Amino acid sequence: MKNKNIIIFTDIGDDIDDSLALTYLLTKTEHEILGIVTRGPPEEKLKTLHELLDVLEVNEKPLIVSGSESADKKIDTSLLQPIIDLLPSEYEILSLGPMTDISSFINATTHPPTKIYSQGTVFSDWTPSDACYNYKNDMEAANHIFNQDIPHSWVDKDLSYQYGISESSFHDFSKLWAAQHHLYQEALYRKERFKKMNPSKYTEIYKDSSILSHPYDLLTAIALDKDLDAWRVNKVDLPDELLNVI
Ligand SMILES: [Ca+2]
Repeated sequence: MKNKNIIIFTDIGDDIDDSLALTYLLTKTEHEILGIVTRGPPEEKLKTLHELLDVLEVNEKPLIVSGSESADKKIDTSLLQPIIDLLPSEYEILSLGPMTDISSFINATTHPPTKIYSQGTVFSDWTPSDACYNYKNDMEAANHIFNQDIPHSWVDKDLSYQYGISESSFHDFSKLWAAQHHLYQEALYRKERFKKMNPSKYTEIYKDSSILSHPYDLLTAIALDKDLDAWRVNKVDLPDELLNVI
């Protein structure tokens, strides 16, 4: 399969999922990562990202840009220019967080991506659902992106619920485990919080108590790697692909 040029928009640092997705792309694929745009408090996000890249021994780091802090604190688009200046004829966007910065990016360049991969639920009329955090966090940005004439594949939340990452799976990413143990602690905390907030849904999606989290972002990265269209991401069984990773 052809190696791709990718720009990644991530809210790394809140959930271990983004780190898993980046680890997968950087260690299991040969794609060219042109740039990574972080979302949220700059210091904390950049620290987590650089820590991950160091642990994975990424010698030539991609361009890294600190993006918006929230939906109403948009990025100064001149910060995206170094990535825009690098754009090859074909590139794809991987969205692992809220879509504010992708919307700004698309406005800032005359050269749109050949495809976008994101995580969420999309209705048959091509509108994003506000039931998904990454869309809901900035619906204006999500709607803007879905209104563009850009091919788009998404990984539905319900698909992610079919797969669980267990504690032992985290151990398999041993380097990541050692370096970002705080994200493992966060996964534990989120699981417990979910249990208190929504006990019936908790029982449904954490059927097996060894499951620690659900790999939304990792699945989205796999979808990009494998060139899966939305219908395939949602309907073809991904277990083999996933089992090869975790
Ligand atoms: Ca994320």
